[in-house]
Amino acid sequence: MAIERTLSIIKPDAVAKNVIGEIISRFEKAGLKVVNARLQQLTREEAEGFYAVHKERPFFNDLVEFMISGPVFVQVLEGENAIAKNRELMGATDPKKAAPGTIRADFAESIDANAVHGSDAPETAAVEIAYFFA
Ligand code: IDP
Repeated sequence: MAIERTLSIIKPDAVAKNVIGEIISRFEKAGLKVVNARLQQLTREEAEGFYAVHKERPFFNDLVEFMISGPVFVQVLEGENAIAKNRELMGATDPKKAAPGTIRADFAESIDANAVHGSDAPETAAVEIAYFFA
């Protein structure tokens, strides 16, 4: 299996809840290594740029407002199959549909305040890692 890198963001709701450590612990227990990380307050421009792919979606403005509502913890995770493994640990976008024991099932409030972001494919992982850790 390939060693991959993926971008993970612990979103403002989870940072505010004081569960950064609990979330990182899940990654580490699953064999993912934190190889770069930073707590950061995103600017509106940075949040809009990061989610540019969703610019035409009805929830875009709310998503940007949420992402700048407090600091986020951005990190690069490395390990075997890191992209899919991270997505599996995160659970479905809507916490109501997320499998029990996943990060979103345990820590997310709603589909917009859903605790974590994770790259969804090798191409997006490369772009997203470069966006924050050039
Ligand atoms: P993902 O984060 O699970 O990859 P995406 O479909 O890429 O999900 O959506 C990006 C983010 O946009 C989600 O994590 C969530 O915060 C927000 N979002 C997605 N769909 C909705 C929606 O229907 N209403 C409100 N926010 C949404």
